[in-house]
Amino acid sequence: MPYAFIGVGQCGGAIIDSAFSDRFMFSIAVPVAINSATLDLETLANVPRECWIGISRERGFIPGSTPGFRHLVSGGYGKNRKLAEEHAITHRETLREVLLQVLGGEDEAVPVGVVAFSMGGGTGSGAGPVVARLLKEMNIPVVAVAVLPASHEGGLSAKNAVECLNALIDSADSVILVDNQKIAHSETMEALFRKYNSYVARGICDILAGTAKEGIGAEEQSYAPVLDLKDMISATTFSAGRRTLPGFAALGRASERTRGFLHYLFPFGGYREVDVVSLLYRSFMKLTVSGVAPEQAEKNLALLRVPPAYLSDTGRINTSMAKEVMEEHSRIGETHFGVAMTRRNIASATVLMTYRPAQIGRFEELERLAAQHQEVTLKVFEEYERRGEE
Ligand SMILES: Nc1nc2c(ncn2[C@@H]2O[C@H](COP(=O)(O)OP(=O)(O)OP(=O)(O)O)[C@@H](O)[C@H]2O)c(=O)[nH]1
Ligand SMILES: [Mg+2]
Repeated sequence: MPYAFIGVGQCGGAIIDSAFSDRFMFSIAVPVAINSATLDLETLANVPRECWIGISRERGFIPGSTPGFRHLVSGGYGKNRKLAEEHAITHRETLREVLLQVLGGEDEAVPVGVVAFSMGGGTGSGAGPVVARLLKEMNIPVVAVAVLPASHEGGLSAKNAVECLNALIDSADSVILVDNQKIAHSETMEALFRKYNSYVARGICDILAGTAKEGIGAEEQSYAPVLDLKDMISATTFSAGRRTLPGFAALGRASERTRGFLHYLFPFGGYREVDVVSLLYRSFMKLTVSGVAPEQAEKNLALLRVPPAYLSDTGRINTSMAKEVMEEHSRIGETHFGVAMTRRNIASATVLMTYRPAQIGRFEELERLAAQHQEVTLKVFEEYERRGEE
């Protein structure tokens, strides 16, 4: 069965919508958009109605095909995280049913669920972790793509984020962080959402395509290492005794064209030589979390995607150098490195750099802002210290 790529709330929906603008995604994943506001769902260009799930106050989770959907699913939660969480928990059973319906039945196991949502609002921040936990209970590994609010968004957003992070510790296997502080320099941050979403979506699509059997083109690969789902999970998870805790990963991606106009200048078949090391360094410069150092990552993952010609012997790319660079950027020398094929004339490097909560300065900042709004503390710090000692 294909992967499930679920967006909860406005931001989560926008991220999956961007991911499925690449039609190839439909061959490896099913999109699911969950929202409490039909108006938000109607803005989606690539996620069809049969993949919508509405949150109705009276009826709980309902499929997009439900008569009167528009009236049943309206209003949103207006940043009221607690209420969204409460409703999602109350209607968990309908969520399970409707989700299975959209994903195509109970028989086949979903290999991984990616759940995207913002942490600063109501719907995604409240219901996102509930969706993640439900998948986990169905024995589906869960990667959360969680969007941190920028500091200027204020105390309520920060408080929602802190509470959402607390809820995520037990609900997700890994967390990929997307920090809006990275685009906060702009006066109208909202104007950059589209571009930022597309950057994040491309990176996630690359990793999903690179770990999906259908996406790799493994038969054509002779020498290159291959990443699988287990690599993705172990690169972004910490073990503490018998338990595992989600790691917090920053995503980075850089790409370049592989064919120039001046074909004769290039080494083989019109393809340029790809400088993998510089691609990796460029991806480090564009990590999705503000204030983290790439060389301080606990562990990491890197995936290169190149056209098939580079996977042949003549087109060989230097994977051992790339692997070395990645090892230098892990404090414990753990890197998961792989190469996958793309049909586009583009070479890309996508990295996930995984951190512990104490290494992420933005968490402290959000905790401080949240405390100004209301007494609330971030449990992840204690949790990791305590469990680390077990
Ligand atoms: N990166 C990014 N951030 C977004 C986007 N849309 C909203 N946000 C951020 O997400 C937070 C608001 O959450 P939304 O996703 O709009 O809220 P929601 O989940 O629909 O919940 P409601 O409060 O019920 O509407 C704020 O921190 C915004 O800065 C987006 O498309 N991209
Ligand atoms: Mg909304």
